[in-house]
Amino acid sequence: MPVSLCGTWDMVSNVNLEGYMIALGIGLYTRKIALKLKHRKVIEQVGDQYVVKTLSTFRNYTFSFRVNEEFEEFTKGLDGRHCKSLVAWEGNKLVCIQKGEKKNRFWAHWIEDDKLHLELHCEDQVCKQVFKRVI
Ligand code: ECB
Repeated sequence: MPVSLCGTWDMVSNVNLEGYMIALGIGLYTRKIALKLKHRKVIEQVGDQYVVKTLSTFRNYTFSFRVNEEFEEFTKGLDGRHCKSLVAWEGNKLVCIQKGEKKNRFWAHWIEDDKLHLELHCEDQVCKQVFKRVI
């Protein structure tokens, strides 16, 4: 059983969010604001249902899913697209494939050195974020 991702996590590093946002077609003004944010990630699990909240002073993004069950994702407040998303464990990584208009779109979460790691992929861009545990 992979180690639990649940908890409250605060961003400590954020590499190439700019490239990821450009790949998603986010406008210059929004990118400038988004680059300054420190995200908080809150991950909760009830049974096989996960809730992942990305919180910031500018916008929040919350979604919930069951592992291995495809669902409709609407990235409201991010790039505002609809995806058919599927989250599955790949070894110790929780991976979400986001099928839609954008090629090679997916993210992966895992724990390493007591930190929560996140890679966000879109087209040829990768944003790497690391979070430290708060609670
Ligand atoms: C929600 C906080 C960020 C708000 C930024 C606002 C506008 C920028 C628009 C698009 C940028 C795309 C992504 C921002 C980076 C991270 C936000 C959450 C990315 C994500 O999908 O995280 C997954 C994995 O934790 C859960 O949805």
